[in-house]
Amino acid sequence: MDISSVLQGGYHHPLSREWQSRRELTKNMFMYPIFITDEPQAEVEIASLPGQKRWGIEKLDRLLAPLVQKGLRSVILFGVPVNCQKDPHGGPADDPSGPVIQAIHLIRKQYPSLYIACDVCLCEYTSHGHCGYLVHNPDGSTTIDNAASVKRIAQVALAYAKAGAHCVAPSDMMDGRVKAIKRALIEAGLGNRCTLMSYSAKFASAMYGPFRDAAGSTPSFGDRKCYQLPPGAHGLAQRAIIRDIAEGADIIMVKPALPYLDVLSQARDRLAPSHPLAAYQVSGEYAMIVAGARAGVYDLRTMAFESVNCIVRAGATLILSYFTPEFLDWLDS
Ligand code: PB1
Repeated sequence: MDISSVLQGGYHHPLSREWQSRRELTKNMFMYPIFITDEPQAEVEIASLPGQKRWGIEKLDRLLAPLVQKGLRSVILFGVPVNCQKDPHGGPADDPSGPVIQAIHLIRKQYPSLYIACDVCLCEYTSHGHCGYLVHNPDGSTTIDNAASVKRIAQVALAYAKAGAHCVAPSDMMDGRVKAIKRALIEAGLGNRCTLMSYSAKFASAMYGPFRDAAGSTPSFGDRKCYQLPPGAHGLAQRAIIRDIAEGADIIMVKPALPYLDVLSQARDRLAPSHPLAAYQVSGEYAMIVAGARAGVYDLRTMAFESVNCIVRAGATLILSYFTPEFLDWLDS
């Protein structure tokens, strides 16, 4: 056999196999998405997201204390108000007594080491369930009012930053919202303290269903194809990443993760080589992996590792994943 044909010697021993990964999976790479509702005592299972719950503010300790103990470093908060009066403009989104702002205060006080990111969007708070303001056109069509949406999104992001969030993450996909948020942070003297993580390459994926169940954020009509990227889009993803960097994004996200690893690796290699890259393993990806394990297709832990190792290999610096609690255990064993 020709010498250059022999590879197996390089990874025969478990330790030499570890050396084959360019970067190792660590706990600080995981950001845990959590759903905060406005019923203080709530601890409600989410059927379509096995193992995940909607948490009331008074139950947050029950969720966070053991996870912080195990090494949880960051969370991203999603407000899921069930008692508020939703309106066409997402009025409750920045309610000072709302679940997100209340959770920021509590976490800053109780878990000072925990990094708090806040998703910024209107869909959980609008009566129509879209991520921005709608305009009803003379021809009978209904479209997004981008300018008004951007103004509102920046307002909500600033409210979270003022409440103490370390990071604001606009998932709305409105054009120009990154610039508007960055300007608002700078004018408020928070531009040098609050991270802006942009969902830059966010696709109109079929894999958001369980999240929408959890957050009650399914659009009441139509879909999000006019403001989330077409799944086949390549150039648009590049342009969105380049645009958001120019508008001041500090972290660039690709979402969902698995079906878009090509975009992630292109962001790492070419488009955003000097930015931390986030990848969001979305609810549908998580539910799919759990369902496959329950169906006996594979071992859950093995598949979960395989699903995040490819995200790291493609260039992610941080991974938003509902498997975060499990990885805090798995990475210890
Ligand atoms: O886990 C997930 O599926 C995330 C869903 C995501 C949250 N940022 C959104 C996708 C959607 O419902 O269109 C919410 C949009 N603001």
